Amino acid sequence: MKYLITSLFLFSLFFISCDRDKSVQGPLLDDIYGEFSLLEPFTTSTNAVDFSTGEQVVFEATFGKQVNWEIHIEGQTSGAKRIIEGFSSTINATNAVWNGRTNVLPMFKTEPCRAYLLVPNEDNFSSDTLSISVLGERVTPGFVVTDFESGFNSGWNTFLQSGANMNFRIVESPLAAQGNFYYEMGGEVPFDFLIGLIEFPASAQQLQRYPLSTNPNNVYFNVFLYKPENIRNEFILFRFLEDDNEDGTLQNNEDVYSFETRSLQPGWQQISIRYSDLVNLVNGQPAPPAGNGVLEPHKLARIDVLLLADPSTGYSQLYMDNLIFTENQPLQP
Ligand SMILES: [Ca+2]
Ligand SMILES: [Ca+2]
Ligand SMILES: [Ca+2]
Repeated sequence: MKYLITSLFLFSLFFISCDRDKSVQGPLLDDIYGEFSLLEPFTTSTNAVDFSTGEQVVFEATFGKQVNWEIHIEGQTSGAKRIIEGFSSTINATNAVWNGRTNVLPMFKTEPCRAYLLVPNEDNFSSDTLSISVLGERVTPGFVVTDFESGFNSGWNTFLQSGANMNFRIVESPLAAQGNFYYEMGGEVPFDFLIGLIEFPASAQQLQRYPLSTNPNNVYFNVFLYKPENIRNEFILFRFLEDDNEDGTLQNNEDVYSFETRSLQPGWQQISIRYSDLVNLVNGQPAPPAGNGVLEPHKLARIDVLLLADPSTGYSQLYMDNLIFTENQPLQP
Protein backbone atom coordinates (compact mmCIF):
# COMPACT_ATOMS: atom_id res chain seq x y z
CA MET A 1 0.00 0.00 0.00
CA LYS A 2 2.80 2.31 0.86
CA TYR A 3 4.36 1.45 -2.49
CA LEU A 4 1.12 2.24 -4.38
CA ILE A 5 0.77 5.63 -2.72
CA THR A 6 4.35 6.52 -3.60
CA SER A 7 3.78 5.45 -7.22
CA LEU A 8 0.60 7.47 -7.48
CA PHE A 9 2.40 10.41 -6.02
CA LEU A 10 5.26 10.10 -8.51
CA PHE A 11 2.74 9.53 -11.30
CA SER A 12 0.92 12.75 -10.55
CA LEU A 13 4.17 14.61 -10.12
CA PHE A 14 5.14 13.41 -13.60
CA PHE A 15 1.96 14.86 -15.09
CA ILE A 16 2.20 18.07 -13.20
CA SER A 17 5.70 18.63 -14.49
CA CYS A 18 4.69 17.69 -18.04
CA ASP A 19 1.88 20.19 -17.87
CA ARG A 20 4.22 22.86 -16.70
CA ASP A 21 6.78 22.05 -19.40
CA LYS A 22 4.12 22.31 -22.05
CA SER A 23 3.02 25.78 -21.09
CA VAL A 24 6.56 27.09 -20.61
CA GLN A 25 8.23 25.56 -23.62
CA GLY A 26 5.75 26.60 -26.27
CA PRO A 27 4.32 24.49 -29.08
CA LEU A 28 2.08 21.51 -28.43
CA LEU A 29 3.65 18.29 -29.64
CA ASP A 30 0.78 17.93 -32.11
CA ASP A 31 1.70 21.30 -33.50
CA ILE A 32 5.10 19.94 -34.57
CA TYR A 33 4.62 16.20 -35.11
CA GLY A 34 1.08 16.21 -36.53
CA GLU A 35 0.20 15.63 -40.17
CA PHE A 36 1.48 18.31 -42.55
CA SER A 37 -1.15 20.31 -44.39
CA LEU A 38 -1.35 23.60 -46.22
CA LEU A 39 -4.47 25.29 -44.85
CA GLU A 40 -4.13 28.56 -46.78
CA PRO A 41 -2.22 28.61 -50.09
CA PHE A 42 0.98 30.52 -50.75
CA THR A 43 0.07 34.02 -51.93
CA THR A 44 1.76 37.37 -52.51
CA SER A 45 0.35 40.79 -51.63
CA THR A 46 1.20 42.10 -55.11
CA ASN A 47 2.37 40.94 -58.52
CA ALA A 48 4.24 44.17 -59.28
CA VAL A 49 6.43 46.09 -56.88
CA ASP A 50 8.48 49.28 -57.08
CA PHE A 51 11.25 48.91 -54.49
CA SER A 52 12.68 52.31 -55.40
CA THR A 53 9.70 53.98 -53.68
CA GLY A 54 9.91 51.74 -50.62
CA GLU A 55 7.19 49.31 -51.64
CA GLN A 56 7.40 45.77 -50.26
CA VAL A 57 6.01 42.32 -50.98
CA VAL A 58 4.27 40.38 -48.21
CA PHE A 59 3.92 36.61 -48.56
CA GLU A 60 1.21 34.58 -46.83
CA ALA A 61 0.46 30.92 -46.19
CA THR A 62 -0.89 28.84 -43.30
CA PHE A 63 0.11 25.31 -42.33
CA GLY A 64 -1.66 22.80 -40.07
CA LYS A 65 1.39 22.72 -37.81
CA GLN A 66 4.67 24.51 -37.31
CA VAL A 67 7.29 23.80 -39.97
CA ASN A 68 10.62 25.05 -41.24
CA TRP A 69 9.78 26.89 -44.44
CA GLU A 70 11.73 28.73 -47.12
CA ILE A 71 10.51 31.26 -49.64
CA HIS A 72 12.75 31.34 -52.72
CA ILE A 73 12.68 34.41 -54.98
CA GLU A 74 14.66 34.43 -58.23
CA GLY A 75 15.28 37.18 -60.77
CA GLN A 76 14.48 35.80 -64.22
CA THR A 77 16.96 38.07 -66.03
CA SER A 78 19.73 38.57 -63.48
CA GLY A 79 19.71 35.26 -61.63
CA ALA A 80 19.54 37.21 -58.34
CA LYS A 81 18.31 35.12 -55.41
CA ARG A 82 16.61 35.90 -52.13
CA ILE A 83 15.66 33.27 -49.56
CA ILE A 84 13.42 34.10 -46.60
CA GLU A 85 13.31 31.39 -43.93
CA GLY A 86 11.26 30.75 -40.83
CA PHE A 87 9.76 28.23 -38.42
CA SER A 88 6.06 28.79 -37.81
CA SER A 89 2.58 27.69 -38.80
CA THR A 90 1.74 31.06 -40.34
CA ILE A 91 3.58 33.08 -42.97
CA ASN A 92 2.59 36.73 -42.96
CA ALA A 93 3.80 40.32 -42.62
CA THR A 94 5.61 39.54 -39.37
CA ASN A 95 8.02 37.03 -40.92
CA ALA A 96 7.83 37.16 -44.73
CA VAL A 97 8.39 40.65 -46.11
CA TRP A 98 10.60 41.19 -49.17
CA ASN A 99 11.97 44.71 -49.59
CA GLY A 100 14.05 43.93 -52.69
CA ARG A 101 17.12 42.61 -50.93
CA THR A 102 19.37 39.92 -52.43
CA ASN A 103 21.11 36.96 -50.76
CA VAL A 104 23.03 35.87 -53.83
CA LEU A 105 24.37 38.54 -56.20
CA PRO A 106 23.53 40.14 -58.61
CA MET A 107 21.15 42.60 -57.02
CA PHE A 108 17.56 42.38 -58.29
CA LYS A 109 16.98 44.47 -61.41
CA THR A 110 13.86 45.83 -63.02
CA GLU A 111 12.84 42.34 -64.13
CA PRO A 112 10.29 39.54 -63.81
CA CYS A 113 10.81 37.31 -60.77
CA ARG A 114 9.40 34.01 -59.60
CA ALA A 115 8.74 33.00 -56.03
CA TYR A 116 7.83 29.66 -54.49
CA LEU A 117 7.47 28.19 -51.04
CA LEU A 118 9.49 25.17 -49.96
CA VAL A 119 9.04 22.95 -46.88
CA PRO A 120 12.16 20.76 -46.98
CA ASN A 121 11.20 18.44 -44.09
CA GLU A 122 7.81 17.54 -45.60
CA ASP A 123 8.90 15.53 -48.63
CA ASN A 124 10.29 18.74 -50.11
CA PHE A 125 6.81 20.21 -50.41
CA SER A 126 6.89 22.92 -53.06
CA SER A 127 4.09 25.40 -53.78
CA ASP A 128 2.95 26.78 -57.10
CA THR A 129 5.26 29.44 -58.50
CA LEU A 130 4.12 33.04 -58.25
CA SER A 131 5.16 35.84 -60.62
CA ILE A 132 6.30 39.21 -59.32
CA SER A 133 7.46 42.05 -61.58
CA VAL A 134 10.07 44.38 -60.12
CA LEU A 135 9.24 47.83 -61.51
CA GLY A 136 11.97 49.72 -59.64
CA GLU A 137 15.20 48.65 -57.94
CA ARG A 138 15.84 48.95 -54.24
CA VAL A 139 17.86 52.01 -53.31
CA THR A 140 20.73 51.21 -50.95
CA PRO A 141 21.83 53.95 -48.56
CA GLY A 142 25.42 55.13 -48.87
CA PHE A 143 27.77 57.28 -50.94
CA VAL A 144 28.33 55.81 -54.40
CA VAL A 145 31.86 56.23 -55.77
CA THR A 146 30.65 54.65 -58.99
CA ASP A 147 28.28 51.95 -60.21
CA PHE A 148 29.49 52.34 -63.83
CA GLU A 149 25.93 53.07 -64.99
CA SER A 150 26.77 56.52 -66.43
CA GLY A 151 29.71 55.69 -68.69
CA PHE A 152 33.40 56.44 -68.24
CA ASN A 153 33.87 59.60 -66.19
CA SER A 154 36.48 61.86 -67.80
CA GLY A 155 37.80 62.64 -64.31
CA TRP A 156 39.00 59.05 -63.81
CA ASN A 157 42.53 57.97 -64.79
CA THR A 158 43.72 54.59 -66.00
CA PHE A 159 47.17 53.19 -66.49
CA LEU A 160 47.68 49.99 -68.47
CA GLN A 161 50.97 48.19 -68.93
CA SER A 162 51.98 47.36 -72.50
CA GLY A 163 50.98 43.72 -72.10
CA ALA A 164 48.87 41.33 -74.14
CA ASN A 165 45.05 41.20 -74.30
CA MET A 166 44.73 44.34 -72.21
CA ASN A 167 41.08 45.08 -71.46
CA PHE A 168 40.06 47.81 -69.05
CA ARG A 169 36.56 48.88 -70.00
CA ILE A 170 32.93 49.24 -68.99
CA VAL A 171 30.81 46.28 -70.09
CA GLU A 172 27.02 46.24 -70.49
CA SER A 173 25.45 42.97 -69.41
CA PRO A 174 22.33 41.75 -67.60
CA LEU A 175 24.75 39.82 -65.38
CA ALA A 176 26.16 43.04 -63.86
CA ALA A 177 26.05 42.75 -60.07
CA GLN A 178 24.24 46.08 -59.94
CA GLY A 179 22.31 47.74 -62.77
CA ASN A 180 23.40 46.96 -66.32
CA PHE A 181 27.09 47.87 -66.37
CA TYR A 182 30.27 46.74 -64.64
CA TYR A 183 34.00 47.35 -65.11
CA GLU A 184 36.24 44.68 -66.62
CA MET A 185 39.98 44.54 -65.91
CA GLY A 186 42.15 42.00 -67.66
CA GLY A 187 45.50 41.45 -69.30
CA GLU A 188 48.77 39.59 -69.35
CA VAL A 189 52.00 41.33 -68.28
CA PRO A 190 55.05 39.03 -68.23
CA PHE A 191 57.44 41.63 -66.74
CA ASP A 192 55.57 43.08 -63.71
CA PHE A 193 52.98 42.29 -61.04
CA LEU A 194 50.92 45.32 -62.05
CA ILE A 195 48.59 44.69 -64.98
CA GLY A 196 46.73 47.97 -64.83
CA LEU A 197 44.93 50.41 -62.55
CA ILE A 198 42.08 52.87 -62.43
CA GLU A 199 41.88 55.93 -60.18
CA PHE A 200 38.68 57.47 -58.83
CA PRO A 201 39.47 60.97 -57.55
CA ALA A 202 36.74 62.79 -55.63
CA SER A 203 37.22 65.60 -58.16
CA ALA A 204 35.52 63.39 -60.78
CA GLN A 205 32.35 64.15 -58.80
CA GLN A 206 33.22 67.85 -58.38
CA LEU A 207 34.31 67.21 -54.78
CA GLN A 208 37.60 67.98 -53.02
CA ARG A 209 37.18 64.98 -50.74
CA TYR A 210 34.66 62.18 -50.38
CA PRO A 211 31.86 63.18 -47.99
CA LEU A 212 32.46 60.57 -45.30
CA SER A 213 32.15 60.48 -41.52
CA THR A 214 35.17 61.53 -39.45
CA ASN A 215 34.98 58.27 -37.49
CA PRO A 216 36.87 55.47 -39.31
CA ASN A 217 35.07 52.86 -37.16
CA ASN A 218 31.74 53.82 -38.75
CA VAL A 219 32.76 53.89 -42.40
CA TYR A 220 32.67 50.81 -44.65
CA PHE A 221 33.96 50.54 -48.20
CA ASN A 222 32.02 48.02 -50.28
CA VAL A 223 32.59 46.64 -53.76
CA PHE A 224 31.29 43.74 -55.83
CA LEU A 225 34.00 41.63 -57.47
CA TYR A 226 33.62 38.85 -60.02
CA LYS A 227 36.24 36.21 -60.73
CA PRO A 228 35.79 34.16 -63.92
CA GLU A 229 35.82 30.40 -63.35
CA ASN A 230 39.16 29.83 -65.13
CA ILE A 231 41.16 32.59 -63.37
CA ARG A 232 43.43 31.53 -60.47
CA ASN A 233 46.16 34.17 -60.20
CA GLU A 234 44.32 37.44 -59.54
CA PHE A 235 44.87 39.82 -56.74
CA ILE A 236 43.47 43.24 -56.38
CA LEU A 237 44.74 46.18 -54.38
CA PHE A 238 42.58 49.07 -53.22
CA ARG A 239 44.37 52.27 -52.15
CA PHE A 240 42.78 55.12 -50.21
CA LEU A 241 44.68 58.42 -50.49
CA GLU A 242 44.08 61.09 -47.87
CA ASP A 243 44.64 64.80 -48.33
CA ASP A 244 46.01 65.12 -44.78
CA ASN A 245 46.66 68.88 -44.93
CA GLU A 246 43.44 69.56 -46.88
CA ASP A 247 45.17 71.71 -49.47
CA GLY A 248 43.37 70.04 -52.38
CA THR A 249 46.49 68.18 -53.59
CA LEU A 250 47.85 64.73 -52.76
CA GLN A 251 51.48 64.94 -51.66
CA ASN A 252 53.95 62.08 -51.14
CA ASN A 253 54.08 62.73 -47.40
CA GLU A 254 50.36 62.08 -46.90
CA ASP A 255 48.55 58.90 -45.81
CA VAL A 256 47.79 56.07 -48.20
CA TYR A 257 45.81 53.20 -46.69
CA SER A 258 45.18 49.93 -48.50
CA PHE A 259 43.76 46.48 -48.51
CA GLU A 260 44.35 43.70 -50.97
CA THR A 261 42.31 40.62 -51.61
CA ARG A 262 43.24 37.28 -53.17
CA SER A 263 41.63 33.87 -53.51
CA LEU A 264 38.22 35.14 -54.51
CA GLN A 265 35.45 32.65 -55.20
CA PRO A 266 34.31 32.28 -58.82
CA GLY A 267 31.33 34.52 -59.59
CA TRP A 268 30.15 37.73 -57.92
CA GLN A 269 30.88 38.43 -54.27
CA GLN A 270 30.70 41.44 -52.02
CA ILE A 271 33.86 42.69 -50.33
CA SER A 272 33.31 45.08 -47.43
CA ILE A 273 36.04 46.57 -45.28
CA ARG A 274 35.82 48.94 -42.35
CA TYR A 275 37.92 52.06 -42.88
CA SER A 276 39.64 51.54 -39.51
CA ASP A 277 40.85 48.12 -40.71
CA LEU A 278 42.82 49.63 -43.61
CA VAL A 279 46.60 49.69 -43.26
CA ASN A 280 49.53 51.23 -45.08
CA LEU A 281 51.09 48.56 -47.31
CA VAL A 282 54.53 48.69 -48.90
CA ASN A 283 55.05 45.80 -51.33
CA GLY A 284 52.14 44.03 -49.64
CA GLN A 285 53.59 44.37 -46.12
CA PRO A 286 52.20 46.68 -43.40
CA ALA A 287 54.43 49.73 -42.90
CA PRO A 288 54.19 53.08 -41.08
CA PRO A 289 52.02 55.57 -43.03
CA ALA A 290 53.77 58.42 -44.82
CA GLY A 291 51.44 61.14 -43.53
CA ASN A 292 49.95 62.09 -40.15
CA GLY A 293 49.21 58.42 -39.46
CA VAL A 294 45.59 59.14 -38.55
CA LEU A 295 42.80 57.31 -40.41
CA GLU A 296 40.63 60.17 -41.68
CA PRO A 297 37.83 59.08 -44.02
CA HIS A 298 36.63 62.69 -44.35
CA LYS A 299 40.01 63.55 -45.94
CA LEU A 300 39.83 60.78 -48.53
CA ALA A 301 40.54 62.36 -51.92
CA ARG A 302 41.17 59.41 -54.23
CA ILE A 303 40.65 55.65 -54.49
CA ASP A 304 42.90 53.54 -56.72
CA VAL A 305 42.10 50.01 -57.85
CA LEU A 306 45.05 47.93 -59.09
CA LEU A 307 44.82 44.53 -60.77
CA LEU A 308 47.92 42.47 -60.08
CA ALA A 309 49.17 38.95 -60.80
CA ASP A 310 52.43 37.07 -60.55
CA PRO A 311 54.03 37.83 -63.95
CA SER A 312 54.89 34.14 -64.46
CA THR A 313 51.23 33.07 -64.22
CA GLY A 314 49.86 34.58 -67.42
CA TYR A 315 46.53 36.23 -68.14
CA SER A 316 44.40 37.52 -65.27
CA GLN A 317 40.97 39.09 -65.17
CA LEU A 318 38.41 40.51 -62.73
CA TYR A 319 35.17 42.47 -62.94
CA MET A 320 34.03 45.03 -60.40
CA ASP A 321 30.84 46.94 -59.76
CA ASN A 322 29.18 49.25 -57.24
CA LEU A 323 31.94 50.94 -55.25
CA ILE A 324 29.97 52.41 -52.35
CA PHE A 325 30.63 53.70 -48.84
CA THR A 326 28.14 52.87 -46.10
CA GLU A 327 27.88 53.99 -42.50
CA ASN A 328 27.70 51.79 -39.37
CA GLN A 329 27.43 48.52 -41.30
CA PRO A 330 28.48 46.90 -44.57
CA LEU A 331 26.26 47.35 -47.61
CA GLN A 332 23.04 45.32 -47.47
CA PRO A 333 22.48 44.60 -51.18
CA1 LIG B 1 26.59 48.65 -62.21
CA1 LIG C 1 47.56 67.60 -49.40
CA1 LIG D 1 45.52 60.86 -42.34
